[in-house]
Amino acid sequence: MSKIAVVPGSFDPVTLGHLDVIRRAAAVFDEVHVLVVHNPGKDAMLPISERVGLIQKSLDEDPEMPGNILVASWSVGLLVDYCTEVGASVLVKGIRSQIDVAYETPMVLMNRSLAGVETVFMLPDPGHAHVSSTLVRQVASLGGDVSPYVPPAVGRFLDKTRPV
Ligand code: COD
Repeated sequence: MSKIAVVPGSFDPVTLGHLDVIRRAAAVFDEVHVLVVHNPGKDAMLPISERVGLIQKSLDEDPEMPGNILVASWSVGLLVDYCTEVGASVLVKGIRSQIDVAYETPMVLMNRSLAGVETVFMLPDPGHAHVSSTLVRQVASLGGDVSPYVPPAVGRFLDKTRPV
């Protein structure tokens, strides 16, 4: 039976750190679903449909990205409900530091308890370990160059929407 993994996140916007983790997950699992989920703890910059579009464009433009990845969004209930609906047994979370481990651990245990869904932690290339969507939004809003941290599709989008 094929093993489906879900890589969830706000992806507001998707960064090179996210893509690094997605690529690693796609090398390990048969099928990977990148799932855009609203995080009520964060003020969103982009609508969910825009985030989905930017992830899809970034995957399409990356020649090294495997073909076993699909992009979706979920806004009607628990993350594990999506996993049950598509037959996914594993979540993949990117870990940059001990802070991420501390943040993710209660969710790992809750998702296992709710639906028997396990979580795999993956570390990105250390060159991406300081990258977060929050900092990308901040640097972009202050006029800084975010091109080293985001895929070209996101760079173009942020340039286009930059206030003049
Ligand atoms: N390198 C590697 N990994 C990274 C990087 C990077 N540079 N940047 C981010 N990541 C990882 C994050 O650690 C996270 O694992 C993932 O990528 C997504 O990050 P973000 O910032 O886009 O998304 P978050 O952290 O806002 O997303 C949080 C979720 C929506 C995934 C979270 O809130 C969640 O799991 N919600 C589930 C709701 C639910 O069902 N709750 C009840 C049971 S727990």
